[in-house]
Amino acid sequence: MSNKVIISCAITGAMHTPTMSEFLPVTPAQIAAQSIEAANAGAAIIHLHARNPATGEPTGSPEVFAQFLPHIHRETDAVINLTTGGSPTMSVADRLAAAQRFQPEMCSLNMGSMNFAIFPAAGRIKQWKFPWEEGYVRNSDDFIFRNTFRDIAYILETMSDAGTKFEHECYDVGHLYSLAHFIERNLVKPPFFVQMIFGILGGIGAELDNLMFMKRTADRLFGAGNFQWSVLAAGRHQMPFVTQAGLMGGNVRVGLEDSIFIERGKLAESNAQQVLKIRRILAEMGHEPATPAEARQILGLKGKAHVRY
Ligand code: KMH
Ligand code: ZN
Repeated sequence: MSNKVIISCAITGAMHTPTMSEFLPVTPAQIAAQSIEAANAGAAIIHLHARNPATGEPTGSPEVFAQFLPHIHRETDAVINLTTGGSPTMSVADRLAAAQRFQPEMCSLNMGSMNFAIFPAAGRIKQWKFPWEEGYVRNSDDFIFRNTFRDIAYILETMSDAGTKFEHECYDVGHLYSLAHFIERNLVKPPFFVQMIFGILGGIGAELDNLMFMKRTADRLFGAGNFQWSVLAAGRHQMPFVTQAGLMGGNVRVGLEDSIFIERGKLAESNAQQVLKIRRILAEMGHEPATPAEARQILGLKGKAHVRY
């Protein structure tokens, strides 16, 4: 079995807000710099969201993505994976605008509607840097992260002409069955890439039993060895879960999108710091990071020359 592990790094996301960590990249310059640093640290795939440069508020605006995509594209060979999840407050059309415009090699695809809550974090913050943050965080107790079957089919069909491959985001076991449904409809073709997500409030909990359960269910639904899979976990669960994925021969995703920490109670000072940490852990198991070229080969990607940024 290949000892290569695809390390994805999710640079900024839409879950954490600037007050939660001074190290969270929000401006195009910060997003570009941290993406390049993470790629140089060993991340083969860079997963990207955009934020309003002045306030750090999540945005789906292609004009903001355009301020950092070309820079990252020029400076690294990493695969760029754009979000179609945006934030739970965006419409599906807004979420898709950048991926549609730039036709990246990869984009995310969220495999089901769900509650996606971050409001408990509000209790730990006394003073907010920006006016939008507190409402965004507290109102997440009333957010529905919309991903209907029709939304998913729309995204699959819209992006399939672009030759874009998907990181299928599965936050619970039911999402694996939804993916199986789209495979049956021939809207998802192998080799497909399943991102198993643990510890999001509204998704499956970050417990080892659940990782085994998700993997066993995916093997049963898709056929062991017929798909590429990766693991990410939120917050303090990040490193234990990606370590476990490494032990199981899976791929891994780190990044400040999913956790602002490097260890219990200590803020990560960059995305690259998390990439280097999981790289060290994987090295102890005899694993090496897949290069971007190896990741393209493993995932059947269209190549850097076929993107529009
Ligand atoms: N925030 C992660 C848990 C997306 O961007 O579409 C999953 C994610 C979804 O990255
Ligand atoms: Zn994301």
